[in-house]
Amino acid sequence: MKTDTPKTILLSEYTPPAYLVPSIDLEFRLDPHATRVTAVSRMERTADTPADAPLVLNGAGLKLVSVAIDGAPVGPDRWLQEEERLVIRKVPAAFELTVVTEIDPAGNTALEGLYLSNGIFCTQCEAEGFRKITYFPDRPDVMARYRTTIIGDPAVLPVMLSNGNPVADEIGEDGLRHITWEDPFPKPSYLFALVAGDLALCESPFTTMSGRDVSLRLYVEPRNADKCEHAMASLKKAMVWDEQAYGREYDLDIYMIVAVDDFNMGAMENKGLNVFNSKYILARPDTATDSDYGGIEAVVAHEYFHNWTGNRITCRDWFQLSLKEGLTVFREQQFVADHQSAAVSRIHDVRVLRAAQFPEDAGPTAHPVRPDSYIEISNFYTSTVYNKGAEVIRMLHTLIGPEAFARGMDLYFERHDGQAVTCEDFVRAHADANELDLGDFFRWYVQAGTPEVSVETRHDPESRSFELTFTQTLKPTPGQPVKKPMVIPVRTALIGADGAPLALRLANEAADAPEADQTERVLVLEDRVTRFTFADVAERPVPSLLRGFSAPVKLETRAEDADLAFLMGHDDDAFNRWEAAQTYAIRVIHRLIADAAAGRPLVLPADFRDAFARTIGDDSLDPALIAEALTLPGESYLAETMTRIDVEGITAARQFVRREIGRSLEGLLLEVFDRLAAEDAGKPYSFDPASVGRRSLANLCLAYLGAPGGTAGLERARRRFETADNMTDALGGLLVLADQEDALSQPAFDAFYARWKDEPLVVDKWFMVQATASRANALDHVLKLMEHPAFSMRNPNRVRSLIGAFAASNPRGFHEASGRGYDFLADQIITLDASNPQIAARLVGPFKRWRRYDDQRQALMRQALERIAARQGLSRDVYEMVSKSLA
Ligand code: B3K
Ligand code: ZN
Repeated sequence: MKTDTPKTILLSEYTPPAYLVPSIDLEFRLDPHATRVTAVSRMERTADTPADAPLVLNGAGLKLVSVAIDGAPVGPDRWLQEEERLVIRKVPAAFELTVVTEIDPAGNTALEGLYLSNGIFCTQCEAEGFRKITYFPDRPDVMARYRTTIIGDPAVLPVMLSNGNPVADEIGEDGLRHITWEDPFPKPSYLFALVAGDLALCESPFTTMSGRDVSLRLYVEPRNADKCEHAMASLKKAMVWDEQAYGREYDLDIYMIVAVDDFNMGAMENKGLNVFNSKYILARPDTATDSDYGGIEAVVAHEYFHNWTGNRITCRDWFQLSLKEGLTVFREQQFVADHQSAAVSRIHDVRVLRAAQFPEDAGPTAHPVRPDSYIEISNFYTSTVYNKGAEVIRMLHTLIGPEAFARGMDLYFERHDGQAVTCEDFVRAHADANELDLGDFFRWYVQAGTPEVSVETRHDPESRSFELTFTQTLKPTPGQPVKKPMVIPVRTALIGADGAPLALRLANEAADAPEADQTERVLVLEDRVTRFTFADVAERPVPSLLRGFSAPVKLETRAEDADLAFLMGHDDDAFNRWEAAQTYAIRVIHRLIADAAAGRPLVLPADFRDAFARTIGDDSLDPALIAEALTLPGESYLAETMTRIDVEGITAARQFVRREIGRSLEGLLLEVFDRLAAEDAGKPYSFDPASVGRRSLANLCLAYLGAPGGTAGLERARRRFETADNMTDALGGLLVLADQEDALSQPAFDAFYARWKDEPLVVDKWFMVQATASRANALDHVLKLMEHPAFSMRNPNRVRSLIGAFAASNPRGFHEASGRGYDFLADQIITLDASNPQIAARLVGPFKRWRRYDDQRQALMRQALERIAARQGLSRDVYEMVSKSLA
């Protein structure tokens, strides 16, 4: 906790470390309330450091027991203990530093450093948690070899793990077990990990491409031993894929993953010893949904991929976070696309980007992919750094092509293995490997905001030419009033009237130019206005632009409704078929909002309904894609498409479309649902793209059929809820029941809880479905659930599933005109800030868009933010989010 105004850290003030630490020996004498940590570090002054430079170590919340240099105790006259630092004067050029500290894992509710989760000791050190364990230069450009001894009672802590390999294991004279682990790879302190507790082991062998045997080990609480299979299979797939796609092999003899229930985020890639939120490991068909299975596959792979992109090559400083995160998300996306339906996975990437990153880029905490300042680095694990960072890598891949990208990656791995580097180093590897100038492309790392691209088309039948004129603008963001144009790859096709894409010859190209017969090309926008003229275009084509979402921009299309319906049915780029459906749906919803505001009666346009019906009935399409195309745009993205967010208007229009489709296409929806349900009846659950697609389309049909006000789907929803043998379908049924009046929904909630009360991850779903149900008294339900014995402010998953889900995904409840929802959230942020600042700061998110609402809501949200800001002793985390939101 800080009381004075927290300091801003600037990239421009980066200086290399004064002392390096080639190796460190750690000893942990574990005790829930008083764990003693002895750290023996070899320290070496760097050549550029003056001899009188003090040794500055980071440390927070530590009880300092003793300090010694080369074995001789150092008294307080030579050191200065500040709030978050220990400064030691007059140190030799090279020496051994021994620091003894005492920490309280059981009292550590912030879940950073060493803490206890259900009796399991575990660590979370990224970004700056190691300083909560011992005094150390806790920065990623200090890379050390770690040797870790853990001392504990084997009866209570039968499993004791750290990074690397065990090198000694004995019962000491004290009757305790002393186990020593050694990690041969130098690493930054944020990758250190320790775990100790009563854990069940699920083990499986793996042979790497060069023939080395690796033992894969999953540790879970014993009651979860039956939920490890999918995570283990995912890990093996990831290992094989990284060998094949990037030539990257695993480098230790053991790969360990531990699943714990109390974890601030998804997972952590500590070298050789990942620690995971159990949500991203545990799965059984009856407890986990398809989306959980997908999440596990993606996150297990993501953390594994970090072994090369993050661990072997790490970040010089935390401003470079996207160096490892953007790149690893991109690799994860490629992996998922190769294992699940590629188009569906791309649609998911874009949905996430639009729902989370676009609003961030347009709001008060907008920052570049490579930020240049921060108050609390934990606040910068953002969708911009992760998801937009991944889009930047994807654009590089698109611009230079897969072969050049592979050469660039090879050079990056070869040149920087074992180093802590910058985003410039990454881009330079690609430029050097391919003799390219990527200087302008680098603007994607430094300029914040989502470029807006508008396009004008002109067809001249006489000269048979077709012109595309693109104009890009990038609005100011905090601290960046003026921007330069971005390099934007626009993957393009022109679809002819017969539905076939045309050959794309640019007017200035010879007819026999190698590119001239391609039907898809990447047009690169480098200036504010860029024009492309195509030759031999007899009839006006329908352009299919930004295929596969080739750049993270907002494309303003002037296409007619009929063109969108045409693309929905004919575009040979599956992503753009989906995009056409989304654009069309957004348009229809906007018109309905305007109609409602003007008091006009609401009517679902027949053309839209017909396009919808054609898609649903198209047997040639993958059911997964049909489901994506027919899923209405989410409320968060719809809000993003409005200058002034009309809360009631969005909800009402979306509900109207849902109900009208359910009503007018009832027969078709019932037919599709019954057919899919019959196809799956009696088959054991399988997580393969085809089965996932069928379930998702069936559940979508059910959602339309069961929209409040309709009744056709209710009976089927109830039956599905009661009889499904897998969580995806059971939840599909429950979600429909949840939106009905209490007399119908409550018995379902009660039955669900009675069945699943001993499965925390399922209880999270129970909270979340209730928190997001769109009913009149949503907040009262949430307030009641806060009192439920299963609710706890100490468990981040629980907080996210009730408070987080309500605030972010129940606009009707959260934005209740009285402002009660805002008061509720402010209260929870204030309470939580005292125990877990990282989670508290995340909850500020829904307030960030406050300036985009109507005057009354603006005033109420602002008041709530000001009430938080006025609190004494706010954490840096919450202070930064709140003060930037109000600025
Ligand atoms: N690197 C971690 C995130 C750590 C967040 C620290 N506040 C997980 C990941 O991105 O793989
Ligand atoms: Zn990551």
